[in-house]
Amino acid sequence: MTTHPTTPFDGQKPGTSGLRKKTKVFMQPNFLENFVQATFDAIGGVTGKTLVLGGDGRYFGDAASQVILKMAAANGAARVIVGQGAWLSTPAASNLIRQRGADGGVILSASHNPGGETEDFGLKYNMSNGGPAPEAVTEAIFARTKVITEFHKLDAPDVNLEMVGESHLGAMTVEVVDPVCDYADLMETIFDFKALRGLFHEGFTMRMDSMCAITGPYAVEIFENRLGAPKGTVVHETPLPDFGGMHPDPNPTWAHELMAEMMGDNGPDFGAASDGDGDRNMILGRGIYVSPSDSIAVLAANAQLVPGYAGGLKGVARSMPTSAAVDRVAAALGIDCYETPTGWKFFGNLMDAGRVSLCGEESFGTGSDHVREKDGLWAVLMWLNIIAARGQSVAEIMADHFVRFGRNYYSRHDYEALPTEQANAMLGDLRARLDTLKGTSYQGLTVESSDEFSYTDPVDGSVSAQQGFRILFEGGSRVVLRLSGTGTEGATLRVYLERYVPGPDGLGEDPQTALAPIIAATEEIVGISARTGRQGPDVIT
Ligand code: G16
Repeated sequence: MTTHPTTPFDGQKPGTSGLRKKTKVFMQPNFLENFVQATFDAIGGVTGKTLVLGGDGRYFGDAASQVILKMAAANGAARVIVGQGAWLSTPAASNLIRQRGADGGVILSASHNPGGETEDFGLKYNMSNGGPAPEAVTEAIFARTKVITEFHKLDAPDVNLEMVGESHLGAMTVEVVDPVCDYADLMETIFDFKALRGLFHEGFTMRMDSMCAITGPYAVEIFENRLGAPKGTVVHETPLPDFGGMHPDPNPTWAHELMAEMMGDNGPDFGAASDGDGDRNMILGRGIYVSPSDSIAVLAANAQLVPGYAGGLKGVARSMPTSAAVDRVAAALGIDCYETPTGWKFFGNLMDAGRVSLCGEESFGTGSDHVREKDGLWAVLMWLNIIAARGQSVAEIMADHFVRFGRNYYSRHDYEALPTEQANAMLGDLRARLDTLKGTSYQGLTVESSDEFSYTDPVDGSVSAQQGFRILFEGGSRVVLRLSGTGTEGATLRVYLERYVPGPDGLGEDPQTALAPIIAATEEIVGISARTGRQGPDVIT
C-alpha cells in the first residue's frame, strides 16, 4: 500500500520563501505529507526525476527527510541526492542541483527563524536552475493543498543517511553525499585562495559566528582547513537541532556576542555571522558594522578585484526595500540595476537571462549567479578577497566608498508578533489614504509621491502586486512599509528608512540620528506606536 487518503489543511500557503510554520504544526499527522504531495503534483510529478534533499539540521529535519524520501520513491523518482545527515546549506543545495543537473530540490529550513520542537520548521522547493520556485509554482502548490485527497508513501524502513554512498528505496536510488566538499570546491573557483591564505599567514584575524547552525562545517573547512585561519576562528561551529537556543539571525540584535567582540577594544580585524541555513550574512570590521544595503554596494564597486568577476558585472539587482546605494555604483559602472520585490526568487529570472551577476537585499542577503540562492559564506569570501586586494581595513573601505558615492543612511525597524488583524487594519488604512499624501508635510518633510509597489518581471512578464508601501519625501528620503512573509506568529511589520547624504560633510552620523526626522514623520503618518501600543521596534538593523 503506497496510497493514503488525506484531507486538506488550511494555511499551507508558501510565504516569501517556502512554507514556514511552528515545528509542531509540521509534525501533525499528514501535514508534511500533504504539502510534499501537493508540491510533487504541482510540478508535474517526479516520475523518473532526480531531486536534491537536505536542510539546516534543525529539529524534525531528519524525520522529515525520511518521509520525503519514501514519498519520492512512491511517486516514482529515479534518484534523490541527500546531504550526509540530511545536512545541506541552502546555497550548497542550490549548487548541487545545478552541478548534478537535478530536476529540483527540497530544502528543509525555516532559515533565520529559531529551531526546536517548540520553534519553527520550513520546507521549500527549488527548481532545476537551483533557485526557489517562482510565484506561479508556489501558487499552484497552494491550490493543490486545498483539494488534495491522497498522497503516496512507500512503507519501508528508514534509510541510513549517516554514511556517504548509495542505497535503494524501492526502485529509487538514494545517494548520500558529503555536504561540504562540492560547495568549498566551487568557492575555490571564484576567489583568490592564494591571496587569502597569505592574508591569514600575515596575521589577519577573523571571527566567524556560525550560530550553532549549518555553516559551521562549511566555515571550518574553508577558513580553517583550506585558508589556514587559526583553529577557533569559527565559533558556534557545530549545527544543533535547536541552534543551542540561539536565534540564528545574523543581525546586531541576535548576533550580539559577535557584535560585542567586534566593538570591543581588542576585536579581530574582521567579523561575520550567518543564519540557520547559511544564505544570510552580517559583515563587521573592528569597531564597524556594515549595513547589508551598503555591503552589496561595496561588493559591486569592487567586484573586479575578485577573480570570478574580473571580467566585469553584467548588471545588479536589489529588492525594493533595499537602499539605493548599489544604484549609484551601477550608474558609475554603466550597468543596469533592477528593483524587485522582497524574495530571492525574483532574482532567478534575471540571472538566468544573463542580465545580472550580483544581487542583494537589506535582509542580510547577498549573492551572485554562481548559484541561485543568496550565499552567506560567498559574501564573507567576497569581503575577504576585496580586503586582501585593497590592503585596507573594513572601516577604510567604507569611508572611501561613502566619499566616492555619498551615503544612503539606512535602517529597518521590525515590530514582531503584532495581532494580524491590527497590522492589516493599520496598513489597510494607509492604503486608503495613500493617494492623499502627496504635498502634505510631516516633521518638516513633504511627501513627493506615495504608492504600493508592483513588479512586472522583465523576463517573463509576470506581475506581482501589493509588494509594499512607498512614501517618498522631497530631497530623496523615503520610508517603505510591508508585512513580513516569513514569520510564523502574528504579523511582523517591517519599516525601512532611508536618507541620502551626498557628502563630503555629514557622512559619519549615527544612522538612527540621521534618520530621526523620517522615523518621526512615519509615526505621524502611520501611527505605529499609537495603534499598537508598542514603545519602539523589537529589532533594529
Ligand atoms: C527570505 C527571502 C528573502 C527575504 C527575507 C525576508 O530570506 O529569501 O528574499 O528578503 O526572507 O523576507 P520577509 O521580509 O518577507 O520576512 P530567508 O533568509 O528567510 O530565506
